[in-house]
Amino acid sequence: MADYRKMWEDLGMDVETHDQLCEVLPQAFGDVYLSQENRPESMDYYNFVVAEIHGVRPAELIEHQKKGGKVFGTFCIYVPDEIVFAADAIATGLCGGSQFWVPGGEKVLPTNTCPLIKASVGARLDKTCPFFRIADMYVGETTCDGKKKAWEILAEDVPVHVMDIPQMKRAKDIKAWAEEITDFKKVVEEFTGNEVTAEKLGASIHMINEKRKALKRLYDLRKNDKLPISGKDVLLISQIAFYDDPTRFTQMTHKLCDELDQRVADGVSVFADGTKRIMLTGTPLAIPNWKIHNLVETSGGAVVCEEMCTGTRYFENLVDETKTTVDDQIQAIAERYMGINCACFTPNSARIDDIIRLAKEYKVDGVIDVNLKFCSLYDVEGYTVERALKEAGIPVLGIETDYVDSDAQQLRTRISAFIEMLNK
Ligand code: BJ8
Repeated sequence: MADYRKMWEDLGMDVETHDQLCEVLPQAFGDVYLSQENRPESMDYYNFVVAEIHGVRPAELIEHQKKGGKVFGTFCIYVPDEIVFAADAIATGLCGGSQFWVPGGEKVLPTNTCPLIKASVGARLDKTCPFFRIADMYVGETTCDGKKKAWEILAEDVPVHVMDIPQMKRAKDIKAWAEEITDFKKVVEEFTGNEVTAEKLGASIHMINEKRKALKRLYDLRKNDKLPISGKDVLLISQIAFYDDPTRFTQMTHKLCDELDQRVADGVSVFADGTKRIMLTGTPLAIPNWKIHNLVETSGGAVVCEEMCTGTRYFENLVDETKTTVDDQIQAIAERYMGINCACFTPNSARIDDIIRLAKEYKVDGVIDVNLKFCSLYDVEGYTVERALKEAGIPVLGIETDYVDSDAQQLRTRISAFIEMLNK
């Protein structure tokens, strides 16, 4: 990474502690990613983004702030980026995916809190992530109990706006969600000093839809029998989608897809014929959480789809672009976002339908239901998920894990045995 020390110091970061993270990340990335054979050339862009993860994009965000722009940090795919970009602000994902930040979170949160929450709080309080320092306002949501309480702690340190997400999806809930988005628009307008007009909102809806379409194109390429790209690489791209410039990300992802189209035409695959096709479902995998993909793809399997927020939930369904008033556009945004099926809703049977549909579309041989430790929402829903898969005749393995590496060997044994069973 280039030298960004001065920038990090100016952001008030604990640069010495942050150095420890900078030392381990390249090694981990090299082991998991650069060791793969026959990677598409267009992955160079994403390699670069990761290599400069705490440098290039943070510098762009700071540049935006110097021109008077604001940056909003988000933690959930229900928060509509469209509103933020329509006010000439930038939205960036903030979920922490590294064990490095967990002890910092444990200083203020119970140990039995999900690692995603602990890492996110730790990254802020320990001052060891530039994105957490740069964001002018955090946008939380009322999804799970741990997050709801974490916002209160973070709000002592940084401005936080919390969006009240309904727990059900009846017509009155969707109406309430549209009202909540309208309130969010007002907060964003006041904070940025910029009005969200129908024209600007239309443009941002289009921009984010284009990003979704690029991701859908990438995912569709994984439906081929010969897989032109590894699951690990697609996971990395999904993770980068949360904080890269949306328009650039869309362009680079289409460039990659052009290369993958050629690979498909030439019958090129990064896996040997007959490699078992695995779908992952469950809690999100925030960067740099590559553990399960790495285990699957070094144990004789290929990950072909993720029914996750770092996966299909992020890009499936578009916002209707035909609306011409802000109210109608907000209604369209509310409807699209209420189509996301997170375990924080009850009932959540549409997620079960999604899982079965995706398993068929991606021709999977088996599904691994991955739960982050202490996420009771997905843990409890795992019962319904696994029962439905068994009823559909699709083999399933349920695992629980967190960000530490100490369970990797035990997980490898279980995942290898599962893939071996699929081979019989
Ligand atoms: S839409 S999955 S991003 S809430 S933080 S619920 S893992 S205990 S992240 Fe999520 Fe939005 Fe739903 Fe997706 Fe569980 Fe942890 Fe809570 Fe989590």
